Amino acid sequence: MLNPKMQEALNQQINAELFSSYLYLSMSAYFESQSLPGMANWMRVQAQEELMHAMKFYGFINERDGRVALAAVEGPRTEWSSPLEVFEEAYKHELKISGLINRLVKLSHEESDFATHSFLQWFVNEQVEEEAAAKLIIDRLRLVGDNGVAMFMLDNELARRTPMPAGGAAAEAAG
Ligand code: OFO
Repeated sequence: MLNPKMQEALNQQINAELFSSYLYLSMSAYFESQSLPGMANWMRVQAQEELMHAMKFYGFINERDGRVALAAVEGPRTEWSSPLEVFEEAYKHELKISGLINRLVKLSHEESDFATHSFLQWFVNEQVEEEAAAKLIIDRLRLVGDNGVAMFMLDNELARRTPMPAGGAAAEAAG
């Protein structure tokens, strides 16, 4: 059984994961508008993974005989000035999400809720990969600079990303 404080915090995390999904879908739409289908694909897959993260919390709350309470999801930004700006924002967003996960881990410890503590370990590891994947693409985009051919090649590489099976380990490599 979840205590009310933990339940409230886990419900807030569902909202954060749904916002992540919404944000990455918005980034995908931006890339579609820029004729960068590979980056659009990468972001669309990321949006699907975030939805899967939200559903993991949803399933866990129910499994612990808690009550899921959904709240409004904030609207995401829709315009950016460059692919680099998009991935920099994605990276910053993942750092923020890592902070939220760490807060949940801390709370589960304070509340002696060891089942939740154990459940959260998957997310702790996932965040390491999420941060690394976004950072790698930022580094590549900095190398690419204004080189159109290199940008075309990077976009082709990111087109290869496919969705992870539900419950799969973590975000795959950049391409
Ligand atoms: Fe759910 O990991 Fe990204 O935000």
